[in-house]
Amino acid sequence: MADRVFSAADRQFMDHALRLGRRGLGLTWPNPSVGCVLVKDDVIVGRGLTQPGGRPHGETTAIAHAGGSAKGATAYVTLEPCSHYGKTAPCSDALARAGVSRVVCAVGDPDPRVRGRGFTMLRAYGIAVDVGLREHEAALDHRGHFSRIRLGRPFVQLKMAMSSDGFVAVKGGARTQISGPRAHDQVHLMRAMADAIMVGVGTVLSDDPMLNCRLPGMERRSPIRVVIDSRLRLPLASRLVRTAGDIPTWVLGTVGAAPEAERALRAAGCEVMLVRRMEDGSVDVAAALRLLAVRGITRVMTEGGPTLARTLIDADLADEIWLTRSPDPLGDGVPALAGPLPARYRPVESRHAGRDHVEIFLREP
Ligand code: AOF
Ligand code: ZN
Repeated sequence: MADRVFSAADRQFMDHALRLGRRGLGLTWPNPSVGCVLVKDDVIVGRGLTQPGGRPHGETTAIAHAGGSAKGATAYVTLEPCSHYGKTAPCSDALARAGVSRVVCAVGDPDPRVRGRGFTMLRAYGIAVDVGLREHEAALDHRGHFSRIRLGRPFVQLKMAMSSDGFVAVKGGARTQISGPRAHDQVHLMRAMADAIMVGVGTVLSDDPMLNCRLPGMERRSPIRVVIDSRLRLPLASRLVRTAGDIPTWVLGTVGAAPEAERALRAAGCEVMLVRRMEDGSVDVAAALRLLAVRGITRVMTEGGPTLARTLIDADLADEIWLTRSPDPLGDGVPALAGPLPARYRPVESRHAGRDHVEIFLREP
């Protein structure tokens, strides 16, 4: 079916729209990052992607870019154009008003306000609509949005760096540099494409990390920093708290655990949110992720230590796992993972990053 409807040119322009859309990952939450390319007579007359904060949408941005040239054009869009009245009129209306004659779309939008109505609306306007080009790729790019809408939690990416013999740090918890500069850059790119980065307070106590994106020119793409901290032990002198005025820092504790620390952290510029306590006193991470989704977070990455990693894996809340292994052994230390990954994780990619080796695993749906 897909091969009959779509030409080689269609594929090229959709790939371009996908690349555009990817640029906005990490910036557009609570909305998905949608790429849109307007093409007339094989020439690109307009391009757009969802703007930071989620509005304007990709299609209206591309239409504004094209001006009058959008009339009679084909729109390549990475997600079903919306059909609902939010702060602005629906993109389906905007495409019709601009005179677009055909819409090629990668994948439907599961948002209950849209869910097929965008396509119905476009067809009612007499626009030709072809759906399903690069559907798999688009679904991967929109994983955050799909997870938030369908599961009520963000897409969760877990990253761990370990020595060749499987340790994350030396015993005693001192900060240990495991991976090299190439792997480090890759992690900072992942940070830029995440809406939030989450760690357990143990990682803060031992490493005092910044958790920002330090790639040159991309500092403004730092994600929201989230600390899972049941008893609110996050030190006021930590780098996270000291920079909370510049980069939003959310501390997720348990209800009623430490009212004084709560006040102090708030006064220092952190946002403190309280969730249910598990029987052992720890934060209910499933509830924590639901809370992040309610706040609009669609993509979370976590670099937070073996305890949080184990909790997420055991609760079946880690969607993608990146294991970076250095060629050097530590001999002894804190083990990365107690035991192997569960069988539901399928290796999907294996690559080199300088001297390190990166393996990516995806959870079976
Ligand atoms: C599009 N193009 O670029 C994006 C879309 O709150 P609103 O009114 O901005 O609507 C948000 C919803 O719109 C979001 O949940 C998703 O379904 C869709 N996002 N749609 O046509 C876009 N970002
Ligand atoms: Zn829209």
